[in-house]
Amino acid sequence: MSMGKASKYVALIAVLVVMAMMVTACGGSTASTSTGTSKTATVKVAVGAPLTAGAVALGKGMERGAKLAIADVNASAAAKKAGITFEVFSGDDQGDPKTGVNVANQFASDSKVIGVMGHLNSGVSIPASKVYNQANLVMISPASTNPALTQQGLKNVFRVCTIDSVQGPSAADSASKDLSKKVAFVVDDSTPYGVGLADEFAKQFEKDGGKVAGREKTGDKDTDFKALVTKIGAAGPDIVYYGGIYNSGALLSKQLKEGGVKVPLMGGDGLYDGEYIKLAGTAAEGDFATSVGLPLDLLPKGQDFTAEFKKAYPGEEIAAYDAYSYDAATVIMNAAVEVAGKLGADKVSTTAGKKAVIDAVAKTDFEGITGKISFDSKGDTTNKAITLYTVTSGKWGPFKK
Ligand code: ABU
Repeated sequence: MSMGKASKYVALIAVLVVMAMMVTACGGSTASTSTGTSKTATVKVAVGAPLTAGAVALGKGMERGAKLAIADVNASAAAKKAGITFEVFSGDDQGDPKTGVNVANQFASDSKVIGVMGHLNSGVSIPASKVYNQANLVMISPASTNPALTQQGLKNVFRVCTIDSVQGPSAADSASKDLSKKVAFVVDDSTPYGVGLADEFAKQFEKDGGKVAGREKTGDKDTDFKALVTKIGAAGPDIVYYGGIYNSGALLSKQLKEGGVKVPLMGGDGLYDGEYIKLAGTAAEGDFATSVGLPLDLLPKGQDFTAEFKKAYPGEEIAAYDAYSYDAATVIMNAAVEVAGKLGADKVSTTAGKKAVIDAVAKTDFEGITGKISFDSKGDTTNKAITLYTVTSGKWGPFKK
């Protein structure tokens, strides 16, 4: 090598060393991938949920579950090896479709967001899912049970809860076979969730030989049901089925009993929260709600989750969707860790990276807190379990015949 060439070579090495030092000074470092090394990266898992209006008790549980999952994945050897760190980006959709789409657009325009854990309300998840589809963002709902969400043919959309065409018929079978109910009055709150669930219940209840003595609609923010109570009383049902969320459902239960209609109110997972009992008071005694999956204490990882939850959130109660949200967030992050290992952590938030996250989520097959998690070709969970709960002495517990 001539002296001229040698000095150019030394200069090149010096430039590379300075560049490497600059990267380190800017916070960059390297992590191993299947193709060599890459920069580390911090990316965001978005959480879309009702945090200040609507079903806040369930929405706050979604945020709690996601935060626990993020802490656990960040501490894992796999995430450290791949050089990827996750942080939460919460968006308050207030259970409202328009607000939900605004939140979805905020998530989609943040270049660090690599996936969305949400939303709660089917009426929010359905329009928001189209925004995420355009942005190549994976979306996993822990709680939206209306079948239409995954019937749109969007390959980025998944859910870890089962659907209302499973939940509604299961409730109807329980009402007619386990509770020997013969005459139902069916009410819905006019949301996609409430209407779909109530329809599914009514269809199966009649198939089981029961009679639907009346069918009425309310609004999801209604608080005064006195006229409806009179109508229900006149129809003489032995059970009232309500498709809707706990806020209004609890008031309906209370006003039914105050109006002399002393029959149980039954509903779906939207009722299954301690807030229902707080709002309905003693009227809630003997009411019923189905919810997705099995009770946590019957699941292999349920007790560990409960112990971790109690440590992280002393004095708080686990709501219906904390564990489902933990699982949904974990599925997104597991996929991102896998993509980081293949492409490099700094590539996960690129379009190619986000598309690879969607593909990896579709192949999920692992044992979560809520049971085995895998998806069918539409993005629905393969876990179809439903449990019937009832209120006894001021507490929800599994119904035992
Ligand atoms: N599945 C209960 C949450 C409400 C909804 O699906 O709209």
